[in-house]
Amino acid sequence: MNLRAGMESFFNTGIYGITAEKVSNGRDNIEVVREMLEGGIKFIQYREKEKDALSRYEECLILRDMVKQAGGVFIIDDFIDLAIAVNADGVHIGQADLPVHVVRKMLGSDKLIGLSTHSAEELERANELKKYIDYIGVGPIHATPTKKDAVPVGIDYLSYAAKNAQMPFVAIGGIKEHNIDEVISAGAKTVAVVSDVVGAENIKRKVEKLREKMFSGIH
Ligand code: 3NM
Repeated sequence: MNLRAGMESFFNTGIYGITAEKVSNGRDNIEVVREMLEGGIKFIQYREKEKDALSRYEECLILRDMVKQAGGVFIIDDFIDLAIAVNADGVHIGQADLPVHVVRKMLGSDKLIGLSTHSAEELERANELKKYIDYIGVGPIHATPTKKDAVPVGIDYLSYAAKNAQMPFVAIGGIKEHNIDEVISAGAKTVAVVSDVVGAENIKRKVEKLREKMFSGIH
């Protein structure tokens, strides 16, 4: 199956998983991703800014195979070279990374590209560039210690994205079990929950609970 054309079947499984070893209570990224997959997450982003390149590479080789075996999609945050080196399914990049048409050229036509957006202007620009991009991030909805420098955009921008995004989007930033209902009501069909999942005592159970909420909200 063409990955880009079939992306929504992975994306629409409700919860988008992101690694964050800092808040994982001592569990490594491998253990965390294993539990995320057991909970039913199909879209995994490797986000690891602290380790050296060799450690990231070795970890991603393992994770890529685990995710593939579970029938999921494995994306790497920021490091385009790493994504190419381990033949990941794609990359997630920010506004200050290389332009999306350049990243598309580097990755080839069949890999996924996600782009973070934080305002209506950035979303409109992403719409203009949609032939290069597969999905956008919309956030941070709330302030979050996971990304301290990011200014919260609130539910208003999420509602705007739900009406105006010309591609799938994932809501992110400060979203937890206790406040996920409001993002579902605002139109999010895919939600990235980082610290509340990675830091959960039972990650699998947490993911299952969040996915139940997503699907009772959608249907
Ligand atoms: N990107 P938590 S917010 C990695 O808005 C990331 O682009 C964001 O973590 C963005 O679920 C964020 O722990 C951190 O708040 C989300």
